[in-house]
Amino acid sequence: METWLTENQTKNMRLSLRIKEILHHEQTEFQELVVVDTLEYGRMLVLDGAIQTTERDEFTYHEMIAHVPAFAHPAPKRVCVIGGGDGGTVRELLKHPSIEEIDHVEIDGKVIEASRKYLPTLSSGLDDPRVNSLVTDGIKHVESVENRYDIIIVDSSDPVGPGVQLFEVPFYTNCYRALAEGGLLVAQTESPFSEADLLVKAYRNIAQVFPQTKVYLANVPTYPSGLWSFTCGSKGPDPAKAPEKVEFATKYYTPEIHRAAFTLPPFVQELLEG
Ligand code: SPD
Repeated sequence: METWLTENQTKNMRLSLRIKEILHHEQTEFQELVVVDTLEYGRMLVLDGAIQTTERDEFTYHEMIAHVPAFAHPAPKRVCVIGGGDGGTVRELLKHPSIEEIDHVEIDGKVIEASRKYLPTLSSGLDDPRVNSLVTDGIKHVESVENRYDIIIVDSSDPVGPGVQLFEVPFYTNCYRALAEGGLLVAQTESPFSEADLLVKAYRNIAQVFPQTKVYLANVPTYPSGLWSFTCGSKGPDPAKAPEKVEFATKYYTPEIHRAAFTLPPFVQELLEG
């Protein structure tokens, strides 16, 4: 008998993956947490029915959410990652020698535990001495910090329930205050196809707070529509500024892709301007 896991990606669209095995299933204090082994995309983390990451395509998302701000900033030292309990974003940030400290703020410690156990290729960096693991609410964390980080990355799940606040002006205002001079905020901002309203809302809210705001795109095959957006608010550096070359191995990110990712198709540009 075949077993399939289906994500309702929109009201009218579903994505199903055939699974070999359910590795983990629990209701945490915050959400339903599932890890399955799929035939097509390897192991996959699913929270409240929404695919968060898979072993096969995670590199596109994690490289683009991490390396774009880390290379746009001239010499980042202190970084805060909000969410990202699987560890993929932290793993990529650790490739930057200038980064001395990463505050990894994840509200649900069970996501970290499950990722350590079932997704070691993503979570491998979580024990690095440069990483401070804070199992707490990222929204409250940025309220309590001032002038500290060179980069804040919001590697959140979709904005439902308390996560809605991660797309609101008060949160972005606190991020602005928590960033040092010349700091950058990057947030995952959903799909311009299936969640265009959320992208537009995040873009406009970030633009209310930061002097410079830019959107960039990447392909994440298992996310709704496969085309994903990130929005960057900057206190100074141009987020589209890419390095001459990259000294470590990547599978998606290159300086050329960094620059090109900010060239938006007209339909996305129109959404943002509309
Ligand atoms: N629709 C799912 C969006 C999830 C974005 N964040 C995933 C976390 C991966 N580190």
